[in-house]
Amino acid sequence: MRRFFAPVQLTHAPARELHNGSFVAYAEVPARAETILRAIGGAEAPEDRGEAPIAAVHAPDYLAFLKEAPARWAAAGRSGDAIPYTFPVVGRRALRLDRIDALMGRYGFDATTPITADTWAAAYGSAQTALAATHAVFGGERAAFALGRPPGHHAGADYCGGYCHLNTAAIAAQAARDAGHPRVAILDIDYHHGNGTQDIFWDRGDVFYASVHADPATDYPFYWGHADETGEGEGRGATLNLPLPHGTRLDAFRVAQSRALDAISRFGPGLLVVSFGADTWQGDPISRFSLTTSDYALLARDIAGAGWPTVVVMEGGYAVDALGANVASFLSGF
Ligand code: Q9C
Ligand code: ZN
Repeated sequence: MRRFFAPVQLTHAPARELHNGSFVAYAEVPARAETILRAIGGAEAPEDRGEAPIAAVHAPDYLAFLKEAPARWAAAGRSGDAIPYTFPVVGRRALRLDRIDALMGRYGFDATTPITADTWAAAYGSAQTALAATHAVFGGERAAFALGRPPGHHAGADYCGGYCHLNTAAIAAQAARDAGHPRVAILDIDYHHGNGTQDIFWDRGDVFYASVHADPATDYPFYWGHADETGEGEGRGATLNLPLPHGTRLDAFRVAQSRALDAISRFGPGLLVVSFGADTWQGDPISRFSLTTSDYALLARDIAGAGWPTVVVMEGGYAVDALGANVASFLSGF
């Protein structure tokens, strides 16, 4: 299975995040990628396919913000990483976006996702891995893996959050659409709901989004991922949310994933993008499901059994010592 990673992705290394009321060490560390690389025996550098496939998903003002925010933050006299701390409450009129402080809250939905001077380059590299894996599948590979780090599924068309800046799964899915696949599906099995991916395709009928995740009644990102969110307009019925409770083990997870795969089968995609997070592992420090390392091979086998050309993009997973084995187990299922 071909796999892709660009060394520049290691440069995004924020110091701290706001977590449950305190500043703590950032969980989405470069060592995550290093341990995965060791476990899977390295990866190819992706070709640079430029910004157009990223701009096919993300708003131009948001991309400009991501590039400029660190310099504007520094120009305001700040020494630490840029972190939003004030947010435009839903529905407010007459937003004034001239201050970096206001921009941070406009383009970020949480205080857990700092932007550093290296973030744009790292996120760009991460997006290129998703494109490389997608093109590998276009070229006839049965499945390919994008070691997307920073991850992507919490990033919307015009916002960042949840350690995510560019939505790698959405960029892969859109690239497949633009290459002529009429229907593309995304299966998101990260512990957290992929709110950004859902938002991007919310009112579209050409990209099906199915997610198995921790119930947003108890877990981040709270505002998205409830079972009654099913899409709107052309996208009505093309979003499927399957929230599960704390403590979920393989049996219940597998049943939910099968429901998602059945719905995707009815949709009939020509290509599948899997947003894979290993934060469903039993020892994950920020999550509360109970999957084991060997469970991931079984889950992947169920996905592979459906037979679609498949692009796997890396999302979360924060138990760094176990992460490599968990990812290797998942990929072995293909
Ligand atoms: N107190 C991914 O797995 N922290 N992002 C939540 C709740 C943010 C996870 C803190 C978790 C984001 C890609
Ligand atoms: Zn996650």
